Amino acid sequence: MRIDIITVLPEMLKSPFSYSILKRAQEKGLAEIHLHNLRDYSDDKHRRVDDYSFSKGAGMVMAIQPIEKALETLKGQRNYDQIIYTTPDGAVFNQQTANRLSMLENIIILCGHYKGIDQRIRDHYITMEISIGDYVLTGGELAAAVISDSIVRLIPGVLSDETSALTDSFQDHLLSPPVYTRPAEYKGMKVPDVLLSGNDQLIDDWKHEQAVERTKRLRPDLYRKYLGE
Ligand code: 6GU
Repeated sequence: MRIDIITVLPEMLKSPFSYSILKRAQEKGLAEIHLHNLRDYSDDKHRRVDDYSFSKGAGMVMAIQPIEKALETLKGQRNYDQIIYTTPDGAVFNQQTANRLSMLENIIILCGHYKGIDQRIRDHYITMEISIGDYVLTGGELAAAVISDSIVRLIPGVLSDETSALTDSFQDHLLSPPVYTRPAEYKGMKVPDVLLSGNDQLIDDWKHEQAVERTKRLRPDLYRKYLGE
């Protein structure tokens, strides 16, 4: 899978993709992440990418020209399955959307900034608008990093069996059960007996019970989905 990210702050996005699982996914050739500096596509002699809004007092708006040029350049090189715009007024991102996006070949993520992008880009180019939650960030870069991270780890071969995405929280609308490691007792704090029993069936039943109890208590909204309501 290939992800092209268009941003005014490419430096800000280098580090999230340079470590651990995301780094290895790229080294193994399972994911390609390309960062594009929007300013490189500006025809302005000062490389400007924003301009005043026609709605007075509304703050700066990302102009149509550099974005159109960046998108047309990329679209001329390959076909894209989705052109995503990160914006607080987009659809709220979740695991189901991550699953769907992880099956695509090529996507573009355009990072929003200032008071947003010229609406004509949204009308004519953007195929999906995503928010990562009901709070406001200074720009779409962190959202693009979150979205890319959650997608790349789902690509087959990126995670090992032990870290398999199939057992993630949210895949079955349940939170994960608690986990423990050695020692079995530390300063009087004990690991639940069942986990030391060696009985796989009992352990699986306990994990499921714990997942259900945690979800019911901490996320009643998810619990209703789990029940199929
Ligand atoms: Cl995608 N962008 C910004 N600027 N703020 C956000 C967001 C995106 N998602 C949640 N808050």
